[in-house]
Amino acid sequence: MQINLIGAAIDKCAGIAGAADTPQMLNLLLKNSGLQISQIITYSETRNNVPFLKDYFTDLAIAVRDSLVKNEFPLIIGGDHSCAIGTWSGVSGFLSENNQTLGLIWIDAHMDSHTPETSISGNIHGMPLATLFGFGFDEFTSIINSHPKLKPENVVLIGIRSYEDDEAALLNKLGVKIYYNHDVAKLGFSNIFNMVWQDLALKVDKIGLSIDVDGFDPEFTPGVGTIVPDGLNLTQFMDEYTKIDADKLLAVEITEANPILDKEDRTLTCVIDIIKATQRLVSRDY
Ligand SMILES: [Mn+2]
Repeated sequence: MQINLIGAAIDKCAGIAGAADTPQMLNLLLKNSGLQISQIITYSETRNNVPFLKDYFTDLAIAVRDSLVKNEFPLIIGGDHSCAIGTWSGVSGFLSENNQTLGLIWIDAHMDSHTPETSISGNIHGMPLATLFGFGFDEFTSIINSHPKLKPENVVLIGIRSYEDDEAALLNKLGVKIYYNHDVAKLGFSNIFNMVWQDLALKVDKIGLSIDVDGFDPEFTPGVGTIVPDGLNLTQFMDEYTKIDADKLLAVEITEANPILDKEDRTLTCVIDIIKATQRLVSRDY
């Protein structure tokens, strides 16, 4: 299968600028590698502007869905994590049109499960998961179709270590499985990831992966807007990721890398490693 790199150049839903530069920076670093982000969708309006963002996320969702319709594997490169609203609306829309179900693994330090009512900052990159469950701005929950894009029982968060009570309350009420960093320390990343993958593989038709690079330890990904210590070990993640069943994997997004805050391109190098591993996984099933 052909991989299709789609850039989501947006950082106006984050508290800090820079993440929007990642797609273009990666294209420079990927020069001569045979990999390029073919389509970069850029948000150039004001911060957290719901009407303009509705159009932006819709454009992204359509690009992702078109990619799946063409039987290409969409790999979305953020941008701040608000792009997940577009990415998974497109993926979920495609699957529901084909009567298939979506499971999602959400790698993150944060829960991204605020609603406009509970968010203090108002930054939409703190709301994408709640939005995909159908909570928050109607403009966003109605993209592609009016249904919730994710089912709580088919979503698992891994690496969580910074969140507000309102977010945990929403996810707990929905019954979403959360693996906190203390769970990872106790059970081991490998055990958790394999358990989660096998469980989802039995329950759903296709699995997606939403990676916020702040889920990893700052030792690996120092270039993020919201650094939280005690993160996931990138090497352990790559060990498991490179072994997964690519037939089940439908789409991946990598978000929140910030070139301005990066140190010696370490974070961008991590993004490139995940891109290359994804290409190897996806091209294996010819
Ligand atoms: Mn996030």
